[in-house]
Amino acid sequence: MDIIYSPDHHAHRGEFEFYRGELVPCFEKPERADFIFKAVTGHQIGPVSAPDSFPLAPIERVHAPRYLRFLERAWDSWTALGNTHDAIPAVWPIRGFRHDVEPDNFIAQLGMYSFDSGTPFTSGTWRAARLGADIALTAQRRIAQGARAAFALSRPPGHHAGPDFLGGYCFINNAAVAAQAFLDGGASRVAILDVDYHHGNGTQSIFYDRADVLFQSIHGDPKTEYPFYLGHADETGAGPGLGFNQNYPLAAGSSNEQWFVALDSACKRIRDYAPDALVISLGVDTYVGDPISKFRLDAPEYLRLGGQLAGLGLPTLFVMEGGYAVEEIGVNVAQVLRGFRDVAG
Ligand code: OKP
Ligand code: ZN
Repeated sequence: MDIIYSPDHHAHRGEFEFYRGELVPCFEKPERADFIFKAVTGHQIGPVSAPDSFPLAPIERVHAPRYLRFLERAWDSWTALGNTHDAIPAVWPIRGFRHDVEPDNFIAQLGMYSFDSGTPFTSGTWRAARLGADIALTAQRRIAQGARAAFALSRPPGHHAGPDFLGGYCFINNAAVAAQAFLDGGASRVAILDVDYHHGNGTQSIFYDRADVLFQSIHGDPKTEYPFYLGHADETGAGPGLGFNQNYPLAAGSSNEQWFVALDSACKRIRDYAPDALVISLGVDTYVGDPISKFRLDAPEYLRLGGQLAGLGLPTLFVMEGGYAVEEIGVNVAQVLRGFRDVAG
């Protein structure tokens, strides 16, 4: 399995995230990807290549141009105000405020394009986020050219980023960019399965009214779990997209077996849909040892997960999302990919 990776993800290194009234060290740190890289190379999952460079056009297929322009300029605008530390939003246009007028004030712009205060914008954020999209697009191209599977090993993650907003450590929705690239390359239908602990609200929002992308997400129940305001079971799509979005919210504390029951339902729906390609938003923060999540998957379950995904028999693109127990995430990711290879051959 081809692995696409660049060490330059280090450009994004947030210092603090705002959490329960204080600034705490970021959970989403460069070491995460370093551990994954070490484990996938150690387990000989496949050859590693650097990403190709892509223009902005494939990213603009899923993100609003004005949002991308904002991201591109954000660090310069922020430092022009005399700041040297990371930017964190502090004000948001909730219900009743205007969303059609972009403010001139930078912190007001940042609030307009974000939904939480846990996602610092740093000097290298745009560079790393762009690189993440290049990684996803490079891996996607390998599959379009005939590879059975590929792994986009990138950070920061992407699945919380919507058409015109960042949040949940995410800036560009790499899985959505790749799914759209499959369609633009001639695929008729693409399925995205999000196995990260957190609901992929950004991905859902991007494709909610479309039938050409099926979105399936298994996650902590948003009644108690981040991102709280989306991800319920009754969100099944809108307009032509009605029936092409399924959420499988599970109670915090759910065990292996409960999780795999949900996976069975999602896989069954994907089989019925008969997509040309499958994108996996691969988060391993479902792990029992994860510091910010509350499922209890044991390490061997990741091998089982990989095997079940291979059983779908589809060209499969794995896109890295969350997972924060830094020591263990590498091994768990490698086990998913090994489990896939063992079954896929
Ligand atoms: C991103 B991904 C933890 C608070 C939760 C947001 C979590 C974003 C998860 N201190 N902050 O889905 O893994
Ligand atoms: Zn997550």
